[in-house]
Amino acid sequence: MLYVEANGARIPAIGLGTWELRGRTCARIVEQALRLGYRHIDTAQIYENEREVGDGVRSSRIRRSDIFVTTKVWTTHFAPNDLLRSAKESLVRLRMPEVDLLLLHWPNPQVPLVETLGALAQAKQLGLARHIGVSNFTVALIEQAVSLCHEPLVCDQVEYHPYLDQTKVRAACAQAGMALVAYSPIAKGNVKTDMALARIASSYGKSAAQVCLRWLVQQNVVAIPRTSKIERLSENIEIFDFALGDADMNEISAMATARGRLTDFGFSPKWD
Ligand code: 1BO
Repeated sequence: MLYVEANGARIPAIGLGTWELRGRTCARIVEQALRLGYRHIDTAQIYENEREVGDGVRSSRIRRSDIFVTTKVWTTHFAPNDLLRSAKESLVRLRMPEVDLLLLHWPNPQVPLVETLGALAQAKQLGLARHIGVSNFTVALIEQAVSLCHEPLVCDQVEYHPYLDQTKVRAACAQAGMALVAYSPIAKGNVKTDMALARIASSYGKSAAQVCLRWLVQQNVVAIPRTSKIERLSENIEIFDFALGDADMNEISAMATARGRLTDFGFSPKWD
């Protein structure tokens, strides 16, 4: 496993995303992923699966200290006292004394960022989280957050895959020493039917999904593919035995389009 170092955190470069995984399927996938070598699990309060993620971690029998667990605070809990209460409730559901990374899930302009970040930093100081960070933050928001937070932010978790250009966010993260964590790294499965990716993939004896994940990791990006299929778990982690050449890296980077974003809501910020 490769790791991405960011402001004191050491984040396994491939993690398991659990958005939309629920109940026993979620617990089983988490357990199986850990048995197959995953060491990074991503959940969130809003996913309503923290309990099952915790169950999966315990059933795997892998030492908790060897696993990097991320959760996120939902935007309705960004007032300082709410944030701390919400983080503690997440830990109760996970049945863990701390998480490795606690994120603000989306920006919320209704609550002053300085107050929310103050509470997030306090969560770290209280030992509820080893590291803190943000998600779905734009360049301007990253810059604001970095200047307002008195604890280092270790990542911005955003949608990133070959069809979505994240050059600006990537540069802002690098400038701040933060990692970019990519959700939907295989574009919700769309890459699997892409002829150009299939051509590149076949030249390495790999799948299109593996090539996408490798393309991300070679940019020092952390990727958290989600799957509910046990057989896909191995595929998504078997990307450390080959390297994409520069021409292939550039060809994949050129696949981005203006309509590449797959996750967008009425409450999203104005994207870069
Ligand atoms: C609403 C959840 C988006 C990805 O974490």
